[in-house]
Amino acid sequence: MSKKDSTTHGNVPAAPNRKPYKQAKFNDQHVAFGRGGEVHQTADHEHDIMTTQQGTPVSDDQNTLRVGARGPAALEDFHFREKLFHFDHERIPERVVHARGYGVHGFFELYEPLTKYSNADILQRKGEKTPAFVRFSTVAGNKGSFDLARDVRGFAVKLYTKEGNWDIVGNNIPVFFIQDAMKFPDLVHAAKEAPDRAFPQAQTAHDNFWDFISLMPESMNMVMWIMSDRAIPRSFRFMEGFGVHTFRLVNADGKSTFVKFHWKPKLGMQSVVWNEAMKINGADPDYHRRDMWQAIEMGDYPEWELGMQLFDEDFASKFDFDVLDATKLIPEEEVPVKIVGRLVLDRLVDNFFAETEQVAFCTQNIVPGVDFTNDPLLQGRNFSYLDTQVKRLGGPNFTHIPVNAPKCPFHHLQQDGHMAMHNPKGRVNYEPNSHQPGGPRESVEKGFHSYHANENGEKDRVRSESFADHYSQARQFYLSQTPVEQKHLADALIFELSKVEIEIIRVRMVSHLLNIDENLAKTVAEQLGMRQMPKAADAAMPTRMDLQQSPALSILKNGPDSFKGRKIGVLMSDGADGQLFEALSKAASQEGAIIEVVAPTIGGVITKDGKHVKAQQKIDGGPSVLYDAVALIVSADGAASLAKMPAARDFVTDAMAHFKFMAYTAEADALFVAAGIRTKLDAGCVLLNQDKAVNDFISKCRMLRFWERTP
Ligand code: HDD
Repeated sequence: MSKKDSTTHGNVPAAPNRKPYKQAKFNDQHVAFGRGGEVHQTADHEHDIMTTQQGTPVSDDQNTLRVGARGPAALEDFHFREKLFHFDHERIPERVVHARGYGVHGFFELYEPLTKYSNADILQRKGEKTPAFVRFSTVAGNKGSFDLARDVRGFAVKLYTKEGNWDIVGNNIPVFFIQDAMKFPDLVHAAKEAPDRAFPQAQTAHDNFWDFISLMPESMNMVMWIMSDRAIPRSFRFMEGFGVHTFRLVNADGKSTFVKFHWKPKLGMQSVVWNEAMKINGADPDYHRRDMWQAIEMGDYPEWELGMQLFDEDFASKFDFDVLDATKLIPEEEVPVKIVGRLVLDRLVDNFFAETEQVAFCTQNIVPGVDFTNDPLLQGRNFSYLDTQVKRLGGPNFTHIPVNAPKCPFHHLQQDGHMAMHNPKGRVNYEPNSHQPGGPRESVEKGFHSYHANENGEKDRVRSESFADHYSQARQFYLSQTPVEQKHLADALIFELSKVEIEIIRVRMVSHLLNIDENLAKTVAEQLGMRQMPKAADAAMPTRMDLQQSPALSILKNGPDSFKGRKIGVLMSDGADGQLFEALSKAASQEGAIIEVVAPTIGGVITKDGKHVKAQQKIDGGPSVLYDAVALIVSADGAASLAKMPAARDFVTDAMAHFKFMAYTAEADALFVAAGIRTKLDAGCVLLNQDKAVNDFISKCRMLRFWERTP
């Protein structure tokens, strides 16, 4: 019998030794080799024994059952079949938009009772905490795309209230591209990859998107927002959220108050610059989700305050724009944002697929005391979300999935459907009935009542004339920006339209810009190399030139004046000043900021006083785009050797180009010379030549970026 083939018909030997036959050690790991040298780890305890999905214990998870060590596999190998069968069915359809997202658990805490406006239970008791789940997302990119795309960010909040789940499915931008949900499939088709070539994805800098948008003047306000720095947020933690639509709050007397929802980040708003965003995507495509994960892991729980713009029918009728038009906002200066509570995210998911991938938000999930308005976009959304969840999650029972299940008692007579986890017991699955007096029945007192709006009119496919002004708020947004932000917005339009191949689309967009701001239009046209200016696009309504600027629309006018939650990249070398590093680390920690050490090797550095400082990044994988500010604590020899490394030169040139504050020791000179920035060191660069210099640096960092460096 050949050594290789131990089994032949007739004289079947005794069952070979079932245990792997040779113990082995991989440094810290005790393993065992099987006959073919494959590695086996075995269960130490009864409860560690692996089983199949059916619960059958597994003896060998390394080898398929076969006839002879080199023979055919046996069809009866149920363990192999089940394992591969399940693997083959792991994927579900990604979301048709917002495919790439990141979910986190937390809670909402009410600051003060809002009984005057709403009888929603969640809005009744000061200090009460309600469990919440939030999913942040990009819109256009596929599930595996990168985080720092220029894009809207989804800001979907699920509140597990005592009266059922309330989903505020918002974005980080308060307006939207379109007014009627009818156009949403077209908008998404235009924004996503072209169907004939399956690119470009996760970006709008292409012909299809701008062709559609240049034929949709209603999107011009949104165009200003997505070309602004709002679309490249530094972190989910540093961006606002908005419910977008006008909703209703309804109190116990049935009185309705219009409301717009706002999420205000406690750490203030901050964005990156576009060149930085592109490089971050290369260095760390998961930048936003890693940022969120690290913050919560460190116990630095992200927090927003819930704000409400509350107004009545009288204001709505007098306001310059229609409160049902999702392409318009109400300036905070006209209706102040009343802060009513806070949202804290303090628990990461246990499993990304189970929670973040399977969570199902629906705009129709509201609770008593909240109601919809006739915003045509919201009306369409209310259909779409429920519809899409059935497709994505395989049937009508997606509320049986824990992350979607209400956390309050629920009673109904709905039954069956794919993957039903709980069906009503007994014979009664209808109502009214006489068999089950205690079964689910309606309640006039506790049940949801729609607001008694008085609706009438002709049935027709028609858009309200009050929606027709497409440029005035776009202009208001642009003029409300600082010069730095206006330049970023113009640069973004130039970048995007430069990727558009068909010239007439570029011309069409400039003709729209002429209805927003002539200087903006001229700057964009000039930078696109257009030889002559087109005439302004015809407008359904002329642009209002009298709208007041709204400072609340600017990021830079509302800076946090704090460096809390931000990150400093410290480039170090052997021979660095260890005490200076300690002082900087202490000052950063007191500010609530994080320090990461970047070094020539991941092994870290030995300081001049002989201490080992661990590194978190090797210079090639730790570019300065990953940090909000940088510091160079190096020796002269260290600087000389870093000067020879392109990644080290890029580290400082990028930091300067991205307007970051930079601290440095005099010994860094050789690197600055090699990088060609020695003469460019400005007031945003702090020489660490004395104790107070460290605190000077940290206080400068509170401005987040040194915009004076802008050429
Ligand atoms: Fe939407 C997902 C937000 C317009 C239809 N939308 C989706 C998500 C967010 C938003 C945050 C991700 C939810 C999650 O994390 O799972 N969508 C918005 C906002 C809009 C908006 C703020 C405009 C004000 N959406 C919009 C319209 C429609 C949809 C007009 C359709 C009529 N949205 C969907 C959807 C998605 C979705 C196709 C895809 C995945 C999902 O629902 O769960 O139903």
